[in-house]
This record gives sequence, C-alpha cells and structure tokens, in this order.
Amino acid sequence: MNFDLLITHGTVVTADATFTADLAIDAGKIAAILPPNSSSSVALGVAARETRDASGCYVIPGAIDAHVHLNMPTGVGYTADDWCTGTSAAAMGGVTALIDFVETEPDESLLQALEKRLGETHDAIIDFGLHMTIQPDEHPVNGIPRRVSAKRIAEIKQVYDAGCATFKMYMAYPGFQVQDMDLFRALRAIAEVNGLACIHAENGDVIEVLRQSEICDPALALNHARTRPTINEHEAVTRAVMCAEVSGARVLIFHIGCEHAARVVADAKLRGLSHIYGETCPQYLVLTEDALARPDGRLYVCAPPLRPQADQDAMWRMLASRALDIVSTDHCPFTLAQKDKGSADFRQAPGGMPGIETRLGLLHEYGVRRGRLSLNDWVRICSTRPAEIHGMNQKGRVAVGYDADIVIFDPKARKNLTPRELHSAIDWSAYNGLTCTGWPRDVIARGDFVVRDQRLCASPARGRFIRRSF
Ligand code: DUC
Ligand code: ZN
Repeated sequence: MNFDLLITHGTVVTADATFTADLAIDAGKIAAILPPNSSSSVALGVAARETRDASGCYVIPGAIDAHVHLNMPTGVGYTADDWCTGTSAAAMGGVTALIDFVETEPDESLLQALEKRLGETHDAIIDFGLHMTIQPDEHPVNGIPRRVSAKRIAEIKQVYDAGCATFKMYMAYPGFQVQDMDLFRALRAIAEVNGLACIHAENGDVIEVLRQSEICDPALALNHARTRPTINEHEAVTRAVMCAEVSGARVLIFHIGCEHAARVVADAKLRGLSHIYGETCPQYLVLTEDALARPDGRLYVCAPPLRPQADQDAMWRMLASRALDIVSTDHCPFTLAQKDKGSADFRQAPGGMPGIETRLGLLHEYGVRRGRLSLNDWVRICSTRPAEIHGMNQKGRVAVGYDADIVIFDPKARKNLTPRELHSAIDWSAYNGLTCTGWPRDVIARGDFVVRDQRLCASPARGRFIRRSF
C-alpha cells in the first residue's frame, strides 16, 4: 500500500469520536484510517511519499466557514480582503473551505451574476462555494428596488443546478431587504428544489425609523445596539421561522446573537421542524456590546449588533445543546480608515467584523478549554455540520473517500491575536490582547499542504468552486 501522505501518531477527533490512528491520504482523498503505528510495521507494507508526525496534536477535518464577504462592494469601497488574502488568512486559521456570496444588479440574471462572481475568484487558495443573494430588482422607490420579480424567483432552479444551492435573503438593509411576500415566494421556490435559504433576520423597517429618531445620538456607537434591540431580532427570526414552517423550505438563520432569537430556533426543533437551523458567530461568543461603548466603538459595528454578557452565555449553551448548529464568521473586514468613516456618526461606519482566521482557535480557547464544548462539539460545529447543512458532500469528515481536508492542531501552541500575527489585509484585530492556547500547525487541503508549521505554503489559485447539492 503506497500512499501520498501518512499522518501518524495523532489523536483523531471527529464529531462523534476521539481515537488514535494513522491517516493515509492519496490523490487528494482520505484513503485509509489505519491502526496507530501500522505505518511503521514492515509486515503491513504501508509506505508513503511523505510521513508527517502528529504526536501531541489533534487531527481534525478542516474547518468550514460558511459565511464570509471577500472583495464585496460597499459604500466605503470593497471589503479589505480579496480572494487571495482572505483565503490565505482562512487557511492559516485551519479553514479548508468557505462560502462567499453572489450579489446581483437589477438588470442582470442570477446566472450572469454567478458567472461574473466566479470570474473574480481565481486567486482562491482553498475550495469555496457561493450563496446566491435574492434581492429586490423591481418597483424602485427613490431609486431603490423594493420587490423581487417573478422572473428572478423562476431562476432559482437554474442557479441550484449550477451548483449554487443556497440562497441568502435579507430582512433588513434598504436595497437588500425583501418584503415578507417576496421572502415567502422565494422560500416556496427554494423548497421545490430542496435548496437552503440563509436569512439575515432583523426587522429592517423598525431599524430604519429608529436610526433616524431622537434616541439616536450618532456620536455614540452603543446606539448601534440600541437601534437594533434584541426584540427586533427576535421578531424577525420568529417571522422567518413561520415562513419556513409554512413553505416547508430548509432555512438557516444567519448570525444569531441573542438568547430570545436562538430560543425560536430551539423551539422549532423541539416541535420537530428539523429543517430549521441556526448559526452564530465568534463575535457573539467572545465580545459583548461593551465594545461599542469604547472610544473606538465604531470598529465593532456589525449587524445584528453585539449583545450583553447574558446573551453571550446563552449562545454557548445553545451550541452545546445543539439548539444552534454552526459557527461561521460573517468575516466582513474593513481597514481602520474605512471604519473611521463612522468616527463622528456610527451610522456611517461600514458594518462588519473580521474573523476568518480566528474562529477555530477562539472556539478551542473559549469553548473547549473553558469547558463549554467538548472536542467533538468543536469539530461538529466548525466542520461537520457546516458541510452537511450547506451541501458540501465531500467535506467535513475524517472518513475514507472524503476530501483530504485535514488540520493538524497543536493544543499547546500559543497565538496572540494581534494584527501582526494575523493575515487578513486589515490593520487592526477585533481580538487584540487575547491569546489562544491551541492553534493549527499544518493545514492540508485536498491532500496538499497549504500551511506547514504555521507558514503558508499553498500554490496560488489552487482553490476550486464546490458545486453543492442536497
Ligand atoms: N452584517 C454585517 O455586519 N456585515 C455584513 C453583512 C451582515 O449581515
Ligand atoms: Zn454576512
């Protein structure tokens, strides 16, 4: 038995089990899971071009970040990471696949928008999928489209067949917000192809009024949270779940940050609605709204906003109990200069937090090491469930026949989360001052080392578009 690579003496951690084994990798796939030390047994005749010792390390399926915004046009220019810097930073943090977005102009078809977006992805160094955004394209009011056309909804099947099996809809943000009628029509079409809808659930109409109201002193970034109260998120998640239940569509509620909203998903599951899923993000697990009250509070503007400590505590409990399914980053990086547009008025600060490199380490530090998650929970939340929920059928598991996307994670390696030690193309870190004990040492993507001894070694442009289906 001759393999490309053997990973020996590691502790394999999957979503369900922890055991010692050697892994054999061949032609980009996991070829065999061997009893420990079988690679050194001459009698078994196991040989490989390279043997990598993983003693003292966890061998886990590569992390999957199912929610990032690379090279996204915004009011302050593009998000700071392009496909090269973003996927490089992701790989350094143990991510072997991610999912970004296609956004659409009113006058182009969804398939044209997909083609255009694919044309921007050549520099990706890890595999990636794309969510299709369903946004209004007709009946403009003050130049902003308000309705989603029937033509657009009719395209959902073609988009699914093109490997773009997940559809993002916003219930907030002028220009992106879809009205309930359109949300529901789109969900029915998504249900018909058995796709997945990913929903940004906040009540946009109420937010827009509050943002223009007397309670909103623009000099105080904490008002970002006050104008997006938890009950607003709770109401929108309730409405989204009702639409999911009535339409039968599979729905993932994106970036849940508060207990009441998470409970809506938990209750749906208790009622047997197994097609409703919940995502949270590291910023809701590690930071609180206190960050918005700091002099540099504008840096922490994201939506939904950061919440009080009690909500943060609830997010951890909801993950451990499986009420919430996955953690993605919503990586939406802006430089200090871009964020500074909000110095005098937080409403001008571009919304979004960086985090593409730090999720696996933060969940190990604040989840596993603090006793909130087991090692198996950690793998389930960061790798296995994201792959299942988003239709990456070859990824997310250490199992024979799956893509050889593997992280060799050193639980003793220390990492300071300073901008200097991270690789996103921004000049600040949302987690500055924090240290993780435990960090990816080696990252292997479809059998190739993309990170070796914490150094990037990927060939450029090796990432492929993942055609996803359910
Ligand atoms: N929220 C953000 O803060 N940024 C990007 C998109 C989103 O939903
Ligand atoms: Zn997002």
